[in-house]
Amino acid sequence: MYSIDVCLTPELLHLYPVEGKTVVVVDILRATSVMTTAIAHGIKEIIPVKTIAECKDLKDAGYLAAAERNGEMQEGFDFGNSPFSYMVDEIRGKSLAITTTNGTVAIKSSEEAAEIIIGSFLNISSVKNYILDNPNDILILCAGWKGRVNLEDTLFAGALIEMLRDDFELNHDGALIAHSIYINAGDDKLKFLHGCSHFKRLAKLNIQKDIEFCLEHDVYDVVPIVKEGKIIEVGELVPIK
Ligand code: 3SL
Repeated sequence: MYSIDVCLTPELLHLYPVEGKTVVVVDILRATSVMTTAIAHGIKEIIPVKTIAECKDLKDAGYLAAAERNGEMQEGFDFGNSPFSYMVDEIRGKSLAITTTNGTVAIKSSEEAAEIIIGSFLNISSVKNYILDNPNDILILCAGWKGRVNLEDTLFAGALIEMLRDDFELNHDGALIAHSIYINAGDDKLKFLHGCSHFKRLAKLNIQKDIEFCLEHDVYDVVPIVKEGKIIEVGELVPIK
């Protein structure tokens, strides 16, 4: 039986060998929710980079470019980190470079994995189906916040484990912790996450609607996967309006 485990923050990734595994990277608020949304709305490819300087270089080379630090869009870029910015037909077929505080760091840290897929509540059932169709040992990597654990990514990990636990072995404590959190959270994710650190950070930026959207389930039927450093789409796009 294949196994499923959870790395609660990229700071712990050195303890989890990723070679040969499928890594599901998750940054619910908001990087992987944004990537899922952009891919579903027809962006051709997303190039995640760690630094603002790398992102700027790609912008200068003609890419659309998104840069976020501490929740805020950085000056001189086309996008920040709101999923709503990507619900436009103008992005179809374009290439996007992106750097975010934690999400892109988590993706870049997983590069030794056999496969990297982008998870969010927005595409959780598609991720589950993809994993069942392409079985492998799974590591869910929570992006966290600047090396610390966060509740929203751990909650997602628990929700995905709940969907997969009949088919995978989950005998490591990271997976058990995430699953317990999910089971204890109840149905109202917004209420459960209300006191968490990133809620408070984002609330100061007045982006409640981003938070609510990122907690919706199965809005999109896409599975963004990383191929040769680029995130591309597997699945169905939102039709052109
Ligand atoms: O840390 C990240 O990668 C971002 O998703 C953080 S924020 O939601 O844009 O604040």
